[in-house]
Amino acid sequence: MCGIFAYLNYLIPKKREEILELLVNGLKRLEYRGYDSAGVAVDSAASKDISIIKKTGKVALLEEEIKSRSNELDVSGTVETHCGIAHTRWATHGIPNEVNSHPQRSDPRNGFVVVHNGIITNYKAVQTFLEKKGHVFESETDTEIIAKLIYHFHEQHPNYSFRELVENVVQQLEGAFALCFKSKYFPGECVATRRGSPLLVGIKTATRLATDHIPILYGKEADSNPEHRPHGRGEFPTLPRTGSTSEFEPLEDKQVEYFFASDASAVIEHTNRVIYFEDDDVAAVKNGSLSIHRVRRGGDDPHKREITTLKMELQQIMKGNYDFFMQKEIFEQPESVINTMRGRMNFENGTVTLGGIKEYIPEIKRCRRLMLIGCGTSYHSAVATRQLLEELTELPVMVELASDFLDRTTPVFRDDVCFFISQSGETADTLMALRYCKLRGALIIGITNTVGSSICRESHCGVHINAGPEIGVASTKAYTSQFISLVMFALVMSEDRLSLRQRRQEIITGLKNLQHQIGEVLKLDNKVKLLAEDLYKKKSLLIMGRGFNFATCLEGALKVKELTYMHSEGIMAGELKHGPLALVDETMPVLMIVMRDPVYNKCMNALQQVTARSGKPILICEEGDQETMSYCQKSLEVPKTVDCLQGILTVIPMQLLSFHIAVLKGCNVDCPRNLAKSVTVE
Ligand code: G6Q
Ligand code: GLU
Repeated sequence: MCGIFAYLNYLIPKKREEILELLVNGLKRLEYRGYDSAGVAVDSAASKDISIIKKTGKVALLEEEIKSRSNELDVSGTVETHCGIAHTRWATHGIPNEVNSHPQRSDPRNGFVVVHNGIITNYKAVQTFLEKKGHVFESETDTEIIAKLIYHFHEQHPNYSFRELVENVVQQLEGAFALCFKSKYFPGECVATRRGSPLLVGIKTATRLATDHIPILYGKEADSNPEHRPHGRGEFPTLPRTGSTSEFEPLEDKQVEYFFASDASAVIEHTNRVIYFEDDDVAAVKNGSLSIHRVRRGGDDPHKREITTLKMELQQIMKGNYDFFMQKEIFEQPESVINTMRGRMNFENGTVTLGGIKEYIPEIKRCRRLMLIGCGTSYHSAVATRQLLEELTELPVMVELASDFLDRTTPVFRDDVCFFISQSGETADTLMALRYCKLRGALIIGITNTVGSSICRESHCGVHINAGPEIGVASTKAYTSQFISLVMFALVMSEDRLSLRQRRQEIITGLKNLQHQIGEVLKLDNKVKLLAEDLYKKKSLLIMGRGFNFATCLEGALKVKELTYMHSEGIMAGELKHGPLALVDETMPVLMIVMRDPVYNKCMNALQQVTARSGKPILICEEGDQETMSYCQKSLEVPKTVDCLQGILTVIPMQLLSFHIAVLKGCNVDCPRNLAKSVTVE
């Protein structure tokens, strides 16, 4: 999910030093996306082998490492044609360390190396197959199977072109990926492909005009036969060859440079002429020519891949066209929720698999109660899903703030199952609570966004939420992904319950439609901005709701507090007359969440209590619910989903609202005062 950058110079003499600098700079341009380690692969100076340099931590450390190895890398030597690939990794499989960093390699002699963004969901099956063939795996990543599989095909079909080998590899992959390959068997060539993760190529020629004349060759579509996947048994069938190597005519006296990248920000300083790849395009550069083939039927005809001119300036796209990380992360949610479900939800047959806790399910099913523990936003994701967990597991579910849980020295037993929810995986209170429960013999399940974090390491098992790096201090996409992870857990726990079949099916359908519906909610952005203009000078904002949407009130109020420094309170609507109603008058800003769910009538009571005290609530309600809207002057309509998922759609307007108020007030959106992304002190 992080960054790819590759650079190929054709007939343009470059010092190795320049190439390495260019690769490192490309990675620096991708740093804003967040990552945990970085690496590059270039041709070795001394032999035909490939040199790989990897480092955990910042790109600056990789840069230092490269400098310290300048002799061995012969940085002053010059190469006329060369391909280098580079990567920033955000671990999804295996902790962030050097072995797990990319490029991943096919064998100890680095025959093929690959960089990968995304997740390969069927990597286990391919790994088992390759291990039987004698391949020895060195990393814990899903990516390594890709490097080993291409090597396997190369050994089987030594006369296949580089592109054909990659086409065969991607046939076998499930999940999401953008990939860039380099090989010592194909010097000066680069092959790249994508499915579900972005990838583009920037093209630079000596004169601007000449770029238009770069011939892009389009090959026949390779036939795909996904039914023929042996998944670890037998041999992988290979595709019929689709084109001979002669399709790459050397460019007449054309010097050309190619920049493959997952994000335009790494390319823009070199060229503004780019081609955005579509899913299942396989793009290869050989003899300076670029060819694009397709591996699957469907999608756009590759003939339509045009060179587009990037209009934006570097500054503009550093945050992927957004002004703030938080804003980018809010708008990433249609994608991040899919990444959370990828390889886990099977919408066709209605099954859910959580690989990280699969083996523990029988034990979990025997437990006496579930405890969900976290801080801040992570705690709210537990509040949001508690009701569904109670419903689908029929177990008592305790939801706890880690700090309070510890203060109380809460009794914990061996037959408790304790979930520790944390984006960073490093929050001190949560970690302490984890150790406390572990000591008492409970089963520890981590729900985190950061592979290799302390909470991951110290848990017995866990679910990685796969939301991608979250940089804004205010948590947004991690919340919706935590929410979905816990919903998926509830589904797993109830898979064999006949009486819950219909309920489970409606939730599964709800999850399937989420991506689209989140997209719809995000279209409210302008409307929310107008509301923010009304609210930003106010001193306080009360947010009321109940049932499945109570967590949205708490989370919305936390977002408003932390980002805008304005007082805000999430109020359980049922508590109104027990105190908070005294706050309501015509001047007090109130926001109410009223959905057509089982507590609708109770929410309407609350609404009327507020309007009877001259309150003028802003409403978040279901799309088209004219009747409810008639009680308020201002409302935000969100699409309807199944009651237990509605909180995902109602929280997004709150994320947008707090964001816009913060911008209007001139607050530091990504780094609110006094707060830190990772709270490692109690
Ligand atoms: C919310 C904040 C904060 C965060 C907690 C817990 O916007 O980011 O409330 O959720 O500090 O952090 P972890 O989820 O990393 O444990
Ligand atoms: N799934 C791969 C890994 O964990 C790639 C992660 C990424 O996108 O950076 O190594």
